[in-house]
Amino acid sequence: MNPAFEKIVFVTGNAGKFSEIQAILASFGVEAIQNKGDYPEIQADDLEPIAAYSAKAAADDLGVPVMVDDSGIFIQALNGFPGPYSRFIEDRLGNPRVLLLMKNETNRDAYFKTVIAFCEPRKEPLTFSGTVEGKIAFEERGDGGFGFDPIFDYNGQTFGELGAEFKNTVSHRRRALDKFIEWMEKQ
Ligand code: ITT
Repeated sequence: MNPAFEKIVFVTGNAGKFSEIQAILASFGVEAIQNKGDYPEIQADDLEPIAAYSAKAAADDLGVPVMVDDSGIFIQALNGFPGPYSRFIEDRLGNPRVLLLMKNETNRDAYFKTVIAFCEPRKEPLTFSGTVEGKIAFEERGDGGFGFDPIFDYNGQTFGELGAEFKNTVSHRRRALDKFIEWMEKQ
């Protein structure tokens, strides 16, 4: 790995995201340093511009290269809801009420998406995305992971049941990070 990327500041207030990213990056010899700073988030229908905007704001403010992770769950029967509004829905409704919205839906298809944005001060941000497909379970199962993991069924078990170690091998976040790492290795 290029020495410029041996340490990277990851701006997030979400402990679950941080521990997943820290573990994945460590396996590539990169140390993630958490910055809990609260930077402005724009509203948009896609995650890419949201992540890019926050990364640029944080990099310009801190004066060091940073990465951010903007993620969401997109439920097909609900036309992609909550998508970029996932945080708001998790805070206001939580998993039990998302399950209620899905009570009479036979189409359970959903995907998680992560966009990692990386930005150096006074430069333009780069984005790397990853998705993983699964189904919305009928009840919460498992206490691993965080957020929507207990209701996201991946081949018969939820991410909550499968736990962080397995999740980190197939997740939306892992797939986005793989692209970011590939880019870093070329620098
Ligand atoms: P930061 O912006 O500080 O990084 P956040 O929690 O606000 O943290 P997001 O807006 O990206 O981050 O998160 C959207 C929501 O989706 C939030 O409620 C997360 O807990 C949830 N979420 C994100 N990634 C997830 C994952 O891998 N598994 C389950 N839920 C996830």
